Amino acid sequence: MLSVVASPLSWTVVTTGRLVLRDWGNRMTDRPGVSRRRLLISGGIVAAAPWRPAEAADERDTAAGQPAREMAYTTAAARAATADGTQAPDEPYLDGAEIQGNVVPGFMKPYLAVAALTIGDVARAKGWLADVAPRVTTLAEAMQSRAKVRAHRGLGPERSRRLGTLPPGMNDVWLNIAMSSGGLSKLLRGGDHAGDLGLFTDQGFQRGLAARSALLGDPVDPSAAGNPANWLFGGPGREADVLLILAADRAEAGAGALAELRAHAVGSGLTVLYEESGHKLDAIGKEHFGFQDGISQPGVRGRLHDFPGDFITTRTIDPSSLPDAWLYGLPGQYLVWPGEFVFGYPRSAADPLIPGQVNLPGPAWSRNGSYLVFRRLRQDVAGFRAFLAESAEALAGQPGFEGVTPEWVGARLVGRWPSGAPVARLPYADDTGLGVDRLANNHFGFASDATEEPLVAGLKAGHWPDAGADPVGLACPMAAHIRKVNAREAANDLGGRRASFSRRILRRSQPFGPALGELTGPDPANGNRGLLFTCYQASIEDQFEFLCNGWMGSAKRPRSPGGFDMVIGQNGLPGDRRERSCTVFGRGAVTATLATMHDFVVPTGGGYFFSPSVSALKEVLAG
Ligand code: N7H
Repeated sequence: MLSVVASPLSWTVVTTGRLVLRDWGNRMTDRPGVSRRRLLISGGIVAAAPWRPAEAADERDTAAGQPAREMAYTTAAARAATADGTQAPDEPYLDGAEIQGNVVPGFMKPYLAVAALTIGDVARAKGWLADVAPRVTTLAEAMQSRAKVRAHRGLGPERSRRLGTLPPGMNDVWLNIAMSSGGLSKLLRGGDHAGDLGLFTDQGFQRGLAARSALLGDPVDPSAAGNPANWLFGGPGREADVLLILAADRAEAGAGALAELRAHAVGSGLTVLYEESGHKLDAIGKEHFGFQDGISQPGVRGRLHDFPGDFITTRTIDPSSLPDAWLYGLPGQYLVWPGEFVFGYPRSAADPLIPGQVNLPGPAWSRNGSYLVFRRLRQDVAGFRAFLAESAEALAGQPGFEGVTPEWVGARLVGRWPSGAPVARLPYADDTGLGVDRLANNHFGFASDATEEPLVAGLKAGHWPDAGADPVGLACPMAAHIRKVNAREAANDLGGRRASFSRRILRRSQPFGPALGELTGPDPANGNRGLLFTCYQASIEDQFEFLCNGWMGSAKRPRSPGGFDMVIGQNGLPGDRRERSCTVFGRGAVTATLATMHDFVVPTGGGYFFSPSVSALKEVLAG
């Protein structure tokens, strides 16, 4: 065993043995079907007919943890049996006019701003909400625009030519609104739904982010920057009631709309606690540490309307050639039942092609809503770069690690190269072509080999090496960020593939602050740059919080030997015991351990919110 200590960021290198294991994922068989449903065409927007329970579910039972009745959602009315008699899964319709567009499909615009508000006079705040609710961008509206962008940029290697460009004339300005439990409490008080806040079963949401901060691993020392006492907003006594999310194709249009919204809110007695805008740092969508972000998202099962093949998540694998096709959207992108993210829809069940129980962990009007986690995460880019450089220098002298670079270390800590290319497919060097090829950049598993898949007509991925099974983490370490937060199909402490469905989140983040550029040494902005981290889910406790404290902040889970998520994970302990370490493999399966006391990501604000349906905003919460 070899141990080395380097300052200022302490780390050690430990060599041990070699391992090679192989594991196989399950295989499922199914075939596509065709569904029919009447469409509503209003105001030039094609939208699905509003969601209606086939049979009213007993929401009180559901909120109390009892199962909702079967079929309390609408699915395709008919499916055509295919030649061999098998059928596509019968997927639910998502209510395009009710679900806010940043939940599904996600705004994903170059400009994003957030504003955290507190309510003064409740009656005036309700009036303000009644004014702004009609401006909320819905799933149906966002889908239309996203489809145009996708058609313009393509999915495969051709994307590299169109990255960062927009279809001609595109100039959307989009708005979404969410409320904390404190905000809901104010808006519901004294009305017809006064007792409904208690029906939200999620304890994380009820108690709020500041109260749960220690559980997430944030520093408990009140003098530490990441302690809630020092947050810009969201700490004790500075919790937001309302969060506005505004996205735009062009920054000027976004900033103008934000100013107008702010003036209107302030004029209605609301106070702005915090406001910040973020923007894409480059055409590829890199975050401040220099890695492409936003690549791997769970595919949400479901339809908006029933044009054959028209799904919320684009299907790209040819089901006539590959029986597994109905498990995926893009290659490697598992489809997850919508009840994992949106209230009132079926969750996942043991068989990924069969809908589970309807998930409605709140009052009846919470249907089509979703929990929103917002965290302002400051990133110490200079500190992260220094750690990569020092680690690489020390490792490079060790057998099995000859020639490793800071970029190599970073790729092991994240699981992807800066371009987004997964180390599972390219273990030794980056290639931007793979990084931007959406038909290939997420096509890998950890337990089984992932070979080229037959794509539907008209789609073509680039030619890249296949990803081999990597059950031990020889290429993508167990502690790599992407492996800590998504076990994919590999065995883990929760069992097999199931965790890939019930622990997923819909990420909608955007960087804030200027890029550090090529600068080395101390950061002149003192780290005032980072990520406006935003994610949606149906349970804050079981999804976001679980990922933070169950996996990223655990040295042993989801699978050992691994270590902590070195990029984001915190270990929750005070003082010197905050050290985090992880294992990486060199050539010949030689291992080394990297360790640091340093938090590269520091929380500086945030909150837990609920993003209601459009009708709940207008009819339950507004005046
Ligand atoms: Fe993470 N990073 O730059 O290192 N993240 N993340 N994240 N993250 C991902 O697939 C990053 C954070 C997830 O399915 C990539 O988009 C940074 C939190 C999940 O393969 C990169 C911060 C949480 C995935 C980063 C940050 C997550 C993911 C790879 C904070 C949840 C998908 C590109 C400043 C609690 C994994 C991609 C999958 C991917 C980075 C925060 C979760 C590069 C800098 C707080 C689920």
